[in-house]
Amino acid sequence: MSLSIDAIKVGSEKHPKPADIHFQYGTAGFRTLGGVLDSVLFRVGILAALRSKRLDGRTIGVMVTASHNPEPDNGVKLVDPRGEMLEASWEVHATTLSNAPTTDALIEALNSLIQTAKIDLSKPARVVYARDTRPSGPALVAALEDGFKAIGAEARDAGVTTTPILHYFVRAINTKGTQYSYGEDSEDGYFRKLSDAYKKLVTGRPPASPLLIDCANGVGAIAAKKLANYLGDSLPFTLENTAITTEGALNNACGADFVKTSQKLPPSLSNVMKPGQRACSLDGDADRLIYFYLDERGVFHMLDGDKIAALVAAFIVEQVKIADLEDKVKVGVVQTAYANGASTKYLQERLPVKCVPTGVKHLHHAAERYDVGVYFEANGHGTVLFSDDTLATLHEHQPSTPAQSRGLENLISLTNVINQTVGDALSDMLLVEVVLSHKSYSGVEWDSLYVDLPNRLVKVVVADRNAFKTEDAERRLVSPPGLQSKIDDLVNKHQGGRSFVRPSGTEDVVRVYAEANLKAQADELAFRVAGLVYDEAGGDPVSRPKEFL
Ligand code: G16
Repeated sequence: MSLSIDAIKVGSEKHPKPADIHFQYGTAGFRTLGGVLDSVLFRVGILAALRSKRLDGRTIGVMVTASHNPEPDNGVKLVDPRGEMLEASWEVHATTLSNAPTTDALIEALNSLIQTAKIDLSKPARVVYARDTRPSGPALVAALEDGFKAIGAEARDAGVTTTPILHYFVRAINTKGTQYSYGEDSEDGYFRKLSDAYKKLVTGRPPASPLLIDCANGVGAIAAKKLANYLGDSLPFTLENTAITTEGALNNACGADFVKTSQKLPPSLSNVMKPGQRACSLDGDADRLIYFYLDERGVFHMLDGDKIAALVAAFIVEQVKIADLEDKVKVGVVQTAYANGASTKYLQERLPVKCVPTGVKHLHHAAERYDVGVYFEANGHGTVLFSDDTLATLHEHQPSTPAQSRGLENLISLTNVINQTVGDALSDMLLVEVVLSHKSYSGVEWDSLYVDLPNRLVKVVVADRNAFKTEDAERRLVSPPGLQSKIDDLVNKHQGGRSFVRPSGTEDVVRVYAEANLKAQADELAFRVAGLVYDEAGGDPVSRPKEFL
């Protein structure tokens, strides 16, 4: 069986590649201005179908989103059968296909992929796809559907939903009717799974005080509203920043990325939040979560992905101990270089901790090596993975006391409240609420697990971010040559200093992170390193940002 060349030709002519753009499958798929992605979506449709054929017709997910990016951006990423990110070797195929300059070149690239990846075209192709609320979404989905049609894929439209729900669907579809069944492959199945587990975990606990959820004016607003119906009064919450149809509102001065980067309360919440109240922000596609609270004096305190990891890991370790499973179930944590030094120290004193490059795919794979792998990026993207062996252990274990039995039941419910396919803001929110409830913690007690080192994150716009290459889990630069030793010199001049530079995989910028013992020192270090990066990358002196030192 061969490709239906005519159908692909017709589709490809309808979705021509812009001549002057080089596309790249980055940290989380393709991501750039929504208006230039038409050809990419058509080709991703074909690629997803080929990936499915390669995997014997197992369902592949396609999510159209640019997550935390501003509204004019959009993107697309593929989801592998267990709900995890696309296998790295296929990211290269995605980049190659997206850059084929003409229809003929595209067909040649497809044939070459079919041969090298040994794809049997007679196998079925099954995909499930969804989009977030971005205005550019419908047109991009139409291009994607043209790709599915051109190759004859069986495609299921999951509509407008969150990225983690799409990941859940993929795993649920592929495990349906097997011993590994992940749940019903519907939104109802997802919400029921999470909310039933949450309710079990908080049974008998005092009622939670109301939570405020900043929905980033994105698709999380729709999902959170649905979740409320399933939770009833087991978790009272109010939704803010739910303007999903207001132009330009998405992720604008709100949402998880805004809170984490600016370390501030979204201005839209300043009149809504009260001292002592806890709140959380989702990002544009609800795969990231950042908590925060106002103390009694009304001062803002952020509880980021590192704080979530510390809270959750300690709770799981405690439940494992209560269930008398310490010998059989080992918990480990995975972080990236962005993890606050204080969080790494806190965790390393208690558990094995690994540092990997940015990107959920790296964290996810590292976490799979533990019995229970807790992974969170500082930006609030993360989850907890329970290995198949651990799941079997939990289901086979015979507790010998009522306390052990409760610990075991809690662990089993945790495996259900957690979306183990990918970081999921709503599932993570329920997880955090469970732990806060069990520990009787307010934001203050949670925050005091450790004190964050002051830190600063800065973006630098450069001509070519690909000139920046890193090693040692992105903690050191190998290119441009000589820049790392200049950074080292600066770091040594700041007490408790640490800084690293890496190219973003989702935005056309280089990111600079710095921390130090004092806030002023962390800011200074970040802006000095940003200045170095800007000058080194040949930035125009006239447009050099004035805060760079
Ligand atoms: C994506 C990835 C995250 C990553 C973030 C920023 O998040 O899934 O793992 O931390 O991009 O990546 P970078 O620093 O390379 O731009 P999201 O929420 O935007 O999908």
